[in-house]
Amino acid sequence: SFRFWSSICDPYPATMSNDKKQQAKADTQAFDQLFGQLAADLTQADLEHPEIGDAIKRLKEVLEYNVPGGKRNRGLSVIASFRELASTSQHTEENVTRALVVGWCVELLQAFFLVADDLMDQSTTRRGQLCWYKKENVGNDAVNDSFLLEATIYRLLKKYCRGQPYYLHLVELFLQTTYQTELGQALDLMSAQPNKIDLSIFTEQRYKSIVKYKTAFYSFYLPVAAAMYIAGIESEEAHENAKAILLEMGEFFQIQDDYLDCFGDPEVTGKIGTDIEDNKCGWLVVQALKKASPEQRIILEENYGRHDAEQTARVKDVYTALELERVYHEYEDRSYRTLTALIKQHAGSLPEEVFLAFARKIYKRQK
Ligand code: GPP
Ligand code: MG
Ligand code: MG
Ligand code: MG
Repeated sequence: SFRFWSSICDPYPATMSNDKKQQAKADTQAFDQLFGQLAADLTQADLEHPEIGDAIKRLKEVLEYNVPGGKRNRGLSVIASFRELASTSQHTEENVTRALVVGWCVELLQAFFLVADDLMDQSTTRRGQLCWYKKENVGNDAVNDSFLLEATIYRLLKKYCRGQPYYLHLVELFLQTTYQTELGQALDLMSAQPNKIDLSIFTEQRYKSIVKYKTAFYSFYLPVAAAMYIAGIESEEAHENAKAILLEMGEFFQIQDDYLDCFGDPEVTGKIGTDIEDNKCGWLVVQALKKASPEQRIILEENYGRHDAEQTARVKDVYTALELERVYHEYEDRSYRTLTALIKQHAGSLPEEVFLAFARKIYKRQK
């Protein structure tokens, strides 16, 4: 099993040809380099504008603080998937650039969500720095900054993809995905009201709905679906097949996120967890409620969702007593097997590598 895990953890595994490794490295470099160009596209012309110049300067700051600096898994998977899906004749410089730009659009969508999410979750740090709304003189103005980030997606799509046969598909995909994510966030927030602590609503079913909508669509289906459209793959069947696999991956990814919220190292994850304090319907509390004795359940009821360090520690003690770390690692192994079976079942006409590459990046992650 060591070989099995190490092979899926290495982003450039032994089974990957040298050409592909070189390609992935070059794409990552091109992707990172492109950000400066896009930030300039979005701001340069209007920085000195007599009316909106000051707002554009603000946008520039918002972009630079909130968009780079993440793992870039979502953004990079657009170009990686495009390389797998498109025929060699489609690999023109223009198409590759468009796939890289759309990758940054996914990262911009993520930045839009995270700026708003940190305000809603009252978090402190993100990607190893202070959350944007926590910065001096930002506060609730971060709401508008998140809207600005959203608007940049459509400005870039227009600039780079207007006139392409898939332009409308991409615009609709980003809009639809935003709506789905906002529904998920609504479910997440309404299951976590600070004045209504009722652990009986934390069911596995509720949990699955929350994470499918708030995370899986935008983090997993969106980047691959975008690459499919750029490569000219429009068939509903192909998209439904990809979705079946990618939503499953997304559920696992959010379970990891919830696990890391409590058991991850903030030095590595770059963020300090808030799920217990925020009364969130997270994976750990759902598992804890399944295993807890009546006494342990009372401890959870009396201490969950309180903004108090000692009470939060009591909840963590119950998680430890219930061996949730072990439960998580067992789940992780099972989930990987379920996923590989699902890939075999649903990949259909799509190359399995599109999904396997994504899976390699997330299983056994520490951040
Ligand atoms: C992750 O939840 C979900 C999102 C970031 C989507 C937010 C959606 C909006 C419409 C704003 P999380 O709060 O567990 O993420 P993290 O742990 O990174 O704060
Ligand atoms: Mg959050
Ligand atoms: Mg949240
Ligand atoms: Mg989280």
